[in-house]
Amino acid sequence: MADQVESLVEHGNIWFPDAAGSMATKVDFLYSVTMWVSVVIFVAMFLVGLYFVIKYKRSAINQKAESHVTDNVRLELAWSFIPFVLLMILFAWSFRDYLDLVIAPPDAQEIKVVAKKWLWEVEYPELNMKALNEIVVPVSTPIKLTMTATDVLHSLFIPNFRVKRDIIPNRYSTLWFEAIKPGVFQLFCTEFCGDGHSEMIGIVRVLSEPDYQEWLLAGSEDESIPLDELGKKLYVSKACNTCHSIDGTDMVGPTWKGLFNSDRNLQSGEVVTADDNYIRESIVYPQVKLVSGYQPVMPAYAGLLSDRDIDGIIAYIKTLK
Ligand code: HEC
Ligand SMILES: [Cu+2]
Repeated sequence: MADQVESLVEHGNIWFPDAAGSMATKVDFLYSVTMWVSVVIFVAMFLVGLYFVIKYKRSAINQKAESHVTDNVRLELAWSFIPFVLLMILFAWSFRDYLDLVIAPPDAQEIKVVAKKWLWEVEYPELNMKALNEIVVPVSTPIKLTMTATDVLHSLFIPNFRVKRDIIPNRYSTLWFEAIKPGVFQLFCTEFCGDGHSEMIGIVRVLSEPDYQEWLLAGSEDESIPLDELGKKLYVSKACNTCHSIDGTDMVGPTWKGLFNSDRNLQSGEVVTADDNYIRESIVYPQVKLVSGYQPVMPAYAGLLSDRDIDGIIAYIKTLK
């Protein structure tokens, strides 16, 4: 379960990443056939053109054409019919794959995804569980994501599975995949959605059946690490880092440096001290006390963080002097 995610940003190349989903091999095969057929036609046409250019080069400046061809029915039929057949084969083939891509198998396990600036909220209706930026699934099981957004357009892309779908506020879009091997794969937002767009990255953790059963029993909580380290981990894994810096830089939200026990000027004109309760409330119901000078864009984390998670974050903020 410890395997780390291989960053496609750092270790990517121009080829598709490792095929890890059931659609990926189909997409890659169709893509390669389309590309190589095009390459063959391109090279052949280029060589024929080059040959004619050389062979029929006008040798004298006033050389006259020997013949003037206006049409050739057989040739024209050939260059219409052969591409037509090629295109129809590609059309039928990609239409079949497209249907596979958009129609989820009826027995797929459903997971809900809510995209918001700038994180992924993941809900497992059958397990009554919520998580952030991480989708955990068993291998060789069809999974159907039912997705929506609360603010602007987003788009979910899992390169290793070759699946991608836009996510639109006020409606559901769905996407399904079936992982063919265990591993940790990156998930991106591919619709520009504002400042934190490039940080809107999550992971899909594919577990073998025994590991998945273990995960179901254990839940995702890790009780063993100290609170402030837990908070440091959550700062990244719960996407706080997309809006809050820890080094004093002003981002979409106020920095956490020196936050604890400082005086906060609120939009209501009040001044409050950032004690444990204030921080807790700012995380769970951020809109209740808005810091002056900032937009009310922080998502409410009520139900998304356990009590221990919140204690961890507060402990971590206390270390940022
Ligand atoms: C989309 C951007 C965004 C994300 C993600 C975000 N915040 Fe915020 N946060 C803000 C903004 C903007 C404010 C200031 C306005 C307000 O008070 O809601 C704020 C305020 C706060 C405050 C009060 C800070 C102060 O200076 O008084 C705390 C504490 C806080 N956030 C914690 C968190 C934690 C913990 C997370 C992650 C679990 C998080 N935030 C994720 C945008 C964000
Ligand atoms: Cu986005």
